[in-house]
Amino acid sequence: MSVLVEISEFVQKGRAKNVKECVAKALEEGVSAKDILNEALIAGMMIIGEKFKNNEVYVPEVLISARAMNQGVNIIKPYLTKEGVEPVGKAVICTVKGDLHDIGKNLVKMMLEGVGIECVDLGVDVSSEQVVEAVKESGAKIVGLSSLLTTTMDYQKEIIDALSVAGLRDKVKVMVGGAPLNAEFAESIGADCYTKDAAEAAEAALGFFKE
Ligand code: B12
Repeated sequence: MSVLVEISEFVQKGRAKNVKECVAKALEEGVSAKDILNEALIAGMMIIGEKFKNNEVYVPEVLISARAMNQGVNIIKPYLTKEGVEPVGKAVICTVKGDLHDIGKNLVKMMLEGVGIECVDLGVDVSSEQVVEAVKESGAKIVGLSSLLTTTMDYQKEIIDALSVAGLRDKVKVMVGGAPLNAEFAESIGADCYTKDAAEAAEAALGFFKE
């Protein structure tokens, strides 16, 4: 069994200690941190997601898997985020109101920080007022919004509208993401950008700062 499959299986079983050991082994074997993230840690979490959907596993198992995945992420973090990168600017990032999913949002934050973007992380269940306030206070040039529920994705538009009402819309680039979203949806709500994963989000964000 390849080490990536092994990691994915330990994530699914929620075995944090084994995940950590195997991630360290994979790094020693020269597997890239990006492959460990996408092909093992996130891949394992996706399988758990499918089982959750089919009622084969329940909330506690999902949380235990998420914890195991996060322990693996912590080990590869230094390899994904380059040391000593120049600060390029600020972003406000959050999971929107009504939504408590933060695994993807945290990965996006980690990758943004990795390319030198300072993140003001507002956490989960965040209102449009909180976002507007944070943009005013921080002077951030990027707003990153995450939604994992179909019932919360429309709230991203409310946040974009609130930024317009506050006179901030043309001062920030709004990036949106989360499993139920796509580029068409992003366009329909007036966002500037959608990306399917955290690595692409970091690239796109850097692009905005270079504009
Ligand atoms: C983990 C999880 C949970 C955990 C959350 C733990 C946590 N701290 O986040 C717990 C168990 C708490 C949970 C609860 C619930 N969940 Co849940 N959950 C999931 C699960 C299995 C995985 C999500 C995840 O973390 N994926 C891994 C990460 C890495 O992927 P990601 O979030 O998509 O992020 C990537 C990209 O989307 C992108 N990205 C993400 N955010 C952003 C932001 C920006 C700006 C950008 C550019 C990119 C970007 O980059 C990320 C990294 O590459 C999904 C299934 C799935 N396949 O998505 C269900 C899922 C999202 N949950 C679901 C449901 C229904 C619920 C509950 C309502 C269940 C219940 N009955 O209580 C509650 C809702 C709680 C709430 N109010 O939010 C449904 C949603 C269905 C729908 N159509 O809306 C899903 C799809 C499962 C299913 N198929 O039924 N859940």
